[in-house]
Parts: sequence; C-alpha cells; structure tokens
Amino acid sequence: MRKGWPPSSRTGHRSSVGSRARCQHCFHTPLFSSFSLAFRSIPDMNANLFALFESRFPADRTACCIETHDGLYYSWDDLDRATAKLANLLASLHLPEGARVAVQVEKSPEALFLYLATLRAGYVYLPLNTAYQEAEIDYFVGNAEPSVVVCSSKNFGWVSKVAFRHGVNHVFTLDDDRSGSLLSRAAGKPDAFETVARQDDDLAAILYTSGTTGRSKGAMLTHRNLASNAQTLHEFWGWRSDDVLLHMLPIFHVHGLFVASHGALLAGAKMIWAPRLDMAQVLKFLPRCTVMMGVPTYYVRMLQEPRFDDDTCRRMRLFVSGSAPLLLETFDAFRERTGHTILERYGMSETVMLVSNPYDAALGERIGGTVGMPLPGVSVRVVDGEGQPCTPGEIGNVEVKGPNVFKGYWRMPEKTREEFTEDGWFKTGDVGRFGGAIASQAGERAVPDNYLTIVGRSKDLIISGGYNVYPKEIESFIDEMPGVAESAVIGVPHADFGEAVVAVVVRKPGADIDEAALIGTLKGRIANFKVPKRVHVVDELPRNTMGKVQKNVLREQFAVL
Ligand code: MCA
Ligand code: AMP
Repeated sequence: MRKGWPPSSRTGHRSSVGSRARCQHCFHTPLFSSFSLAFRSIPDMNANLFALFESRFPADRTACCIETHDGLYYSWDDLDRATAKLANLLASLHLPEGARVAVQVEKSPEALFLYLATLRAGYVYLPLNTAYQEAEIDYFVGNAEPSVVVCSSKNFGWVSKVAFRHGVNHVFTLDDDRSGSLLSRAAGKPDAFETVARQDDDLAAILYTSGTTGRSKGAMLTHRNLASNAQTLHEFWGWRSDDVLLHMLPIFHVHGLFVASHGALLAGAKMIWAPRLDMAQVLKFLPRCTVMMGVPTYYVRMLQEPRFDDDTCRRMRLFVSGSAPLLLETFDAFRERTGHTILERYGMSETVMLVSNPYDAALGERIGGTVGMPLPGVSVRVVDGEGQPCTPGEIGNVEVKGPNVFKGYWRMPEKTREEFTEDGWFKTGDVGRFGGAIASQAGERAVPDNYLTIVGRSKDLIISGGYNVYPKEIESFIDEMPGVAESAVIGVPHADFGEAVVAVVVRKPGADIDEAALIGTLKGRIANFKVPKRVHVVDELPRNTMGKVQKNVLREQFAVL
C-alpha cells in the first residue's frame, strides 16, 4: 500500500496540493502542535458537526483513516490537514454567512474532505448526484444560489456556464485522481484551521429530494440533525474504534455521506473506500472489514456472486441495508449463505435515520420485512386519514418527530407547512404499521408492537436501486416531446434494482412514437437512473371516476419488463 503522507512531509517539505505529477498524497505542511491543543476544547461549546468529529479523532493520528481501493492510505492527520487547507481556501473567498457549496464530483477521499471542510468553515454543503445533467444542475444551482460550485474537469465546460449564468463567482474542479483547481488553490493555504463555531440550528447541508408535484425541494439539515443522528447510530449499532467499514456507496446522498461516513468518523474507525459497488472489490476487501452498508441491490448482487460466502464475511459484525425495501427472500438467502442477519433500517433525506432493527440482541431480534423500532430519542407514529393513532396491526401514515427532523424546505415555507402536522410531526409520505404479522415462507409470524413495517407509499415515488425517481418529473419531460399527448410513469418490480421505471405513453392522433428514440432523447436530458427501461405506447390511460390515472392498473398490465 502506498503511504498517503510521504516521509518528506515530516521534514517540512511543501508541495502544491493536487498536482498530478507529485508525491502520492498531497496535503502536507509542518505540524502545528499548539493548534491541536487549542481546538480540542471547542467541542464543549461548538455545535459544529466537524467539532464533534474532531473530538473523536483517535489518539494516534498516524493511524489509517481511509484506505482506498487502489492502495492509497490517509491518516487522521491527513484528514485534519486536508480539511484545514480546504477550509482555509473557502474562508479566503469571503463568502456570505450561510453560503452554499454545491458539489458534483466523483467519489474520492478528497471529495469527503471537501464536505468536512465546508462544515469546518461553517458553510452549507450541497451534494449533487453525478448522474445529473444540465437541466437538473441548472435547476439546483438556480434554486440554491450557491456561492461556490465544484465539479469534475470533464464537466467544467457546461457546469461553469450554468454556474456563471446564475451569478456564482467561484467554480473549481476536483477529480478522483487528486487533481483539479480546488486542490491546487488549497495547496498554498495553511494546514491548520480553527473550526468555525456553529449553533445547533445552523444549516450544515441541503439535500435535494424530488417533489411529488413540481420541482425538487431542498431539505435543510442542521448541525444538530446530523450530530444527534450520528451519535444515536453510534450507540445503537455498537460502533467501535477497531471497526473497518467497507464504503462502496455514493457520497452524494444520506446513506453514503452521512450514515456510513459519519459512523466511521465518530468511531475513529477506518474506512476502506471504493468508488462504487464492485464484486471483485467486495471479495478482495470484505474479509478485512467488520461493517458494510448498502442499498438492497448490493445484497442482491452479492448473492449472485458464487464466490461470496461465509468465509468472505469472516470478520464482519454488521451488514446494514436501507434506502429501499429489502425483500424477505434476500434477507433469508443472505442469512443462509453467510450466517449474518442483515440489519434493515429506514430513513429519509428530511429525517436522516428514524427507525432501525436492533444491533443489540437484548433489544430484540432483527426481523426481515420490518424496518425495526424507532431510534432512541426519535418518536414515530402511525396515524389514519384523520390523524388519529392506529392500533397495532392497523395500516396508516408514518409520521416522525425528533432532533433528527430537518428544519424545512429551502425557500419553500408553504411546502414545509404542508408537510408538518399542526402539532409538529413530519409526514413521511410512507405507509406502514406497527406490529401485525409478516408473511414468510415458513408461514405468518407475529411482529412485536414496537416494530415498524413499511407497506407502501402515499407519495408517488419509485425507488430504483436506492435512487428516488418522482414520476411527475419524468412525465413532464415526456409530455413535452413531439407526438406525445400524455404519459404516466410507473415503477414495476425489477430483480436487480427492486423497482424499474417504465413509461406508458399516449400518442397524439396520427403520431408515431419510437420507444428507442424516446429513451435516447431522455438519456440526453435527465440522469440515467431516471430514464424508463421500457416505454409502452397506448391509445388511452385508464382513469377512475374522478379522472385520475389508475397507476395500479398500469402497474399490473405492464408488470413484466
Ligand atoms: C445505474 N443505472 C440505474 C441505476 N444505477 N438504473 C436505475 N436505477 C439505478 N439505481 C443505470 C445505468 O446508468 C446503466 O444505464 C444501467 O442502469 C446499468 O448500470 P449498472 O452498471 O448495472 O449500474 P451500477 O453502476 O452497478 O449502479 C447500480 C447501483 C447504483 C450500484 C445500485 O445505482 C447505486 O450505487 N445505488 C445506490 C444509491 C444510493 O446510495 N441511495 C441512497 C439514497 P445504461 O445501460 O442505460 O447506461 S439515500 C436514501 O435513500 C435514504 C435517506 C436512506 O434511507 O438511505
Ligand atoms: P430519500 O428521499 O432519498 O430520502 O428517500 C426516502 C425514502 O426512501 C423513504 O421515504 C422511504 O420511502 C424509502 N426508504 C428508505 N429506507 C427504506 C426501507 N428500509 N424500506 C422501505 N423504504 C425505505
């Protein structure tokens, strides 16, 4: 393994951060020992999430914090200095209070450092899916009005145009090979930085979640939301300093950026960092790991790999699944193959994690098909259409309250009000029940009354491979296409992605609609995971007496891809 922090750095060698033809690891200037003494006292009074992480850095800062799939090694010292340099760069830009830093880059340790540096400098992080294309980025930048945009060099041409059009003054590049203008500019900055003081209620991040109607909404998450959830999960999932996390998730969503990374950072545990789900790397790295997190597709694909077995998992203590429903058959097959019981949990961009199956057997067993019990400090209820609590076994709307629940939608006070009840519960849009029974191959089994089962969604949402797709957004793109009278977008079962996006299109009289051409056009306009895998052309859409499209009828009719 190549040492991320070259010995020359210890003798005070300085280099320009991020240049390609240099030493393996780029952030190094002399140690500031007095600085470490000064900032250690901050966590007591500073609600900045980064201050919490700092307070948990291991005593041995030379220990490995991140090992990459291609053999790089980053110590906790490296993380400290890299984030300090980047925070100093951000601070030198004299951004306004609460400035947003919008980031659409490939996964790399430096991308994680940029997130942490944004927190450290007191600004607000806005991660963007790498699959988003120009129309999508244009909306996010226009809506969030970031002060800084960071993109990969291959996209600089179009992203910078979008950013400048919206008045952004600072556009940097960051690539997954430690190159780009962001690191070059940070290279000359000091590698010490006093973490900016933040209040509990100050914004730490904005995560865009697509809307059932209209455009995406930015969920505003505070330092308290993230810190409280990270601490709760730390306890509830029994994180340890000798854990090794296999991190294969993308880092532009709650699951990979917050749940997985925060867990390791708070525990002072090591991460093995891979850019994406890759079976060869699972087989190579998992035997050295103790924790892994994934969306259900990860577990489906692991089971498809014949060489994946109990020996691959010999050091593992915890597999976590979430972001989409884990099929009971996957849960059972995984246990049978590996002897490990996947822990399924349930979360949202607006609430981070709210419910989880237990890690500690004293609290109960992990029950497949359920998402477990409300996390400590989080209140969850299931209510009927009138807002009255449902009895155990009765299905209703899931609502949540707690320190994890977001502050509201960015610049959408009306939408925020609609999504909360008068007494302050957030309406998740998910439908579920406490208790009741789960049907399994072995017959029905009773579920304890404090376990939640998600049975559906009141919101019109498709979750494909862990990514959310809102039909309305895709329908509006299709409806604008020549020859299209109207469309309905549905999710159908998919063995790999859980659900797949399918479009049902009504053609205008005399028009000819070609499935491949329609898909091709969409691929140029929206993120690939949102593009329908199939398009069916019909004469009319089924409607109920109120004139509403009966998507359940379409889901049945076009269930087979
Ligand atoms: C890729 N494709 C997809 C998806 N991913 N299509 C539908 N749904 C997807 N999720 C497209 C590709 O662009 C390609 O299209 C084709 O499908 C095959 O790609 P493939 O190589 O098989 O895909 P992959 O690169 O292996 O990616 C699949 C994946 C990935 C590993 C499941 O999507 C992934 O990492 N998903 C994780 C999402 C995630 O982190 N969600 C957390 C959200 P073409 O052939 O046309 O080029 S956070 C959240 O939901 C909450 C808060 C929570 O509770 O965690
Ligand atoms: P997001 O908008 O990306 O935050 O996605 C949140 C949604 O993902 C939730 O409202 C649920 O519909 C879904 N979700 C997350 N975890 C689970 C799970 N374990 N089971 C079922 N649905 C889930």
